Amino acid sequence: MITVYSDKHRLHSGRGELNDGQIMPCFENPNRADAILARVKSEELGAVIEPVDFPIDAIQRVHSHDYLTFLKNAWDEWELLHGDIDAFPLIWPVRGLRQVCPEHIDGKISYYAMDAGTPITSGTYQAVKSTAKVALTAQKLIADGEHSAFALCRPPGHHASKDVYGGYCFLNNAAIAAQAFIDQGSKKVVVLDIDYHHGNGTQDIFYDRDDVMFISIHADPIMEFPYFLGHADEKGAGKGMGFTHNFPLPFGTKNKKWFEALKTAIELIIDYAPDAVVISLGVDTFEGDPISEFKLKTDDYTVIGENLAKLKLPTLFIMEGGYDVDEIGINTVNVLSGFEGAE
Ligand code: SP5
Ligand code: ZN
Repeated sequence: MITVYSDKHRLHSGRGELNDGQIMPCFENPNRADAILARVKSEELGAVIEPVDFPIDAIQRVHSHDYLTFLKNAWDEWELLHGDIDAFPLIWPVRGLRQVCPEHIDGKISYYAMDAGTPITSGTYQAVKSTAKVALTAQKLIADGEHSAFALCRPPGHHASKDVYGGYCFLNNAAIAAQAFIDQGSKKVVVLDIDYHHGNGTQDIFYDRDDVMFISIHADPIMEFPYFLGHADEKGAGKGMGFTHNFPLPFGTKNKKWFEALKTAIELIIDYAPDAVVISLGVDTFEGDPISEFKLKTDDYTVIGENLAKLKLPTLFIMEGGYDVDEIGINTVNVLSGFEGAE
């Protein structure tokens, strides 16, 4: 399997995030991608290639012009006022407040942010543009005939919606890739999100559509981030009704219950019969993950890959979360080699 990777992920390296009431070192840091790349190489998964350039159009198919302009300028506007300090929001436009975008950077960042865990730094925009291109390059490999490809994206994307960033995500790499399949003529695409957290951004982007089915297996939002989306009764809207499927699971979930949900997800995909599958691949379901409460083991990841291969569909893996840096490479590459071994 070919891996697409760019060193530019390093340009996004936050100094801290608000967690448990304190500013702590970022869980989402460059060591994650370095560890995955090292394992891709040591396991000889396949060639590692650089992303090619894409015009901004493919990103604009998913994200609004105003939001992209904000991301492009946010650091410069922030640094001018506050100096070389990671940029964070301070207030959110909650119930009872108006959804009107302010002009002051402190207001704008609060308008577009979803949480206080996602710093904007000097290199963030460069890094996220690059990682979207990583996803698009891997998508093109499949469009050009590869059966599968791995987009080693960092930062991740699935919490980002059309015009909101957060949950360590800025551009929704999986949604951008799924939309690219549609724009190139695919009639039906599935995004299957197996990150520990619900992919609220991806769900929101495709919620009223029947050409991109979104399926997510994740920690129940009554107990876990992102808290405000991902319940089982969210099934889509309008012509998208019936094309969103959520499998919220409790803290402590082990392989048996997790694989039951995967089996149902796979049956849904078979019934839908898409032209391609995009996997939002998070390995923060791992028992050793520092911020998560599922209990999957290293060998389970191989079985995930084997199960996904049974679909016999063109499959694009997009990297999302996973914060146990010592094991992230092993678990991620287990999914990919499990997939290849079962082909
Ligand atoms: C892509 C992705 O996986 N994003 C996840 C964002 C989660 N951010 C909130 C983390 C809060 C963790 N709190 C854990 C406390 C453990 N003591
Ligand atoms: Zn996650």
